[in-house]
Amino acid sequence: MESLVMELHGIEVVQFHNFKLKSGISSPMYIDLRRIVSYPSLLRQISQLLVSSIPSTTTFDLICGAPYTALPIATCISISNDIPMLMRRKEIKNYGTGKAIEGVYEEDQTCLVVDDLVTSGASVLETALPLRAQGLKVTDAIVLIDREQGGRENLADNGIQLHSIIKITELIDILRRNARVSEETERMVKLFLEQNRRLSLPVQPPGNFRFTYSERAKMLKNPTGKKLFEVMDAKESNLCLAADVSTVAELLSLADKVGAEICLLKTHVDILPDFTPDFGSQLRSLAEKHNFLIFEDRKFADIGNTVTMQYEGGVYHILDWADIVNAHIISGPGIVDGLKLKGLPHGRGILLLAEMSSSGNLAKGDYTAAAVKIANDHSDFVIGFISVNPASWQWGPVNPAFIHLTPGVQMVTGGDALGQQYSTPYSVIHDRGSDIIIVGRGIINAANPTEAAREYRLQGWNAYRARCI
Ligand code: S5P
Repeated sequence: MESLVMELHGIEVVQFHNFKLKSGISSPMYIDLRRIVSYPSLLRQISQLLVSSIPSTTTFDLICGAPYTALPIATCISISNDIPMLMRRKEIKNYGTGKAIEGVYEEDQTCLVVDDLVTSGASVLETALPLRAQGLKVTDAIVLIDREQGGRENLADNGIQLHSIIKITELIDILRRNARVSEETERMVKLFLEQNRRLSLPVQPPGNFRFTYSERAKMLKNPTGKKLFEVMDAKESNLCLAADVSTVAELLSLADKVGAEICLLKTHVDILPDFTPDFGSQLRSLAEKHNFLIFEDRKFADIGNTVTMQYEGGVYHILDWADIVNAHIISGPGIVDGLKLKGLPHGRGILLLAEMSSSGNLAKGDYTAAAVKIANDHSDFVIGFISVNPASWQWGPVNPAFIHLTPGVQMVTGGDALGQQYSTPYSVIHDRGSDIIIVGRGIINAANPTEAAREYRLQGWNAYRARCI
């Protein structure tokens, strides 16, 4: 170890001056492991050390180096130990395959992340999250240097155990022992570490945020889900209108006026007193004219057998005209089986209510987790969720193959007299990781609904653009 540290110092991988770090903090020490590509024997030595530091209890199928510095290290480990490697793209292309992860893998395989050094843990996580988004398991990371500034704890909070070869304080001690740094420098560095001991992870959107809607269109199995993402991309709209008006005539007229601004129109068909059997075909022709999809907010909640009849039959024949319906999971996964039986042969999709916008609702914690589990088990038919704050979901990153729709959206926060709670388009899309804003009264009650819809569309779209950067 001692000789390795001396060698790293000798080739100026470790330097002691004042440096401004990416975070803006001024550091008395800088470590630049990119230089090791110029020293093949050192690269080999580091790779071997990393491999030998992996505890025998840690099993994995693949390795992935965090771009860019760890790429040559991971490659070296891969070829000398015959472990298949994956590569994460830093920039995802909008053309070609548009993949975030390159290489061959299967869902549920375990991937070990390799990095050169850890400060806050952000770089390891930036690689781990897209791997997890592809269904891979990431439980461990190996690094050469742990700067002891919160990375270990931050990664543990995200379910990743960090293994490091050398801690920064050990490195300084070695250099000091060998008279490579002065007492003053040692004191400065240790003071700096003391003052910056637990750096928090930069607030950054998790999981699916970086993928574009068109990339995610390719990840969905269900044709309606795919189409929804494609329409969103083509129309630059992540706005769903909740068309809660009092008559069919009003609804059709509103749909025609705002059709160009929306990707989805949501109905509550059972509130329309003048419903006639041709409602579905009339609405579908407007959907075709303006290129939006139709979502009947039926909130099915019964047992599988009953919902098949409610979906297909009755007065409304929802299956005939609604691209998307939604369901509570209170009755268990049988409700999805029932709806799927009817819906899937028509290429329809459903959304599960994983969270709700109204105050005091019971859809949280384990209930939300159960909705995610059911969705994963039926990803051919379930296209996503009604959710409120998917970024806060605790059980791993949000799967980019599901669409999140959030109701309770207005330009200003607040609520109504009956428990509805409102958030702004920016907070819903940018901060909370949802994909589509559902807006009802914010548009319907506006003096000019078409202009209001346009404004909501622009706000929703700009929030999406801001999070993709
Ligand atoms: O949790 C929910 C789920 C839904 S689908 N909270 C909701 O408000 N909704 C629906 O979204 C609700 O039925 C209504 O159609 C729309 C919100 O309308 P707004 O007028 O409050 O924007």
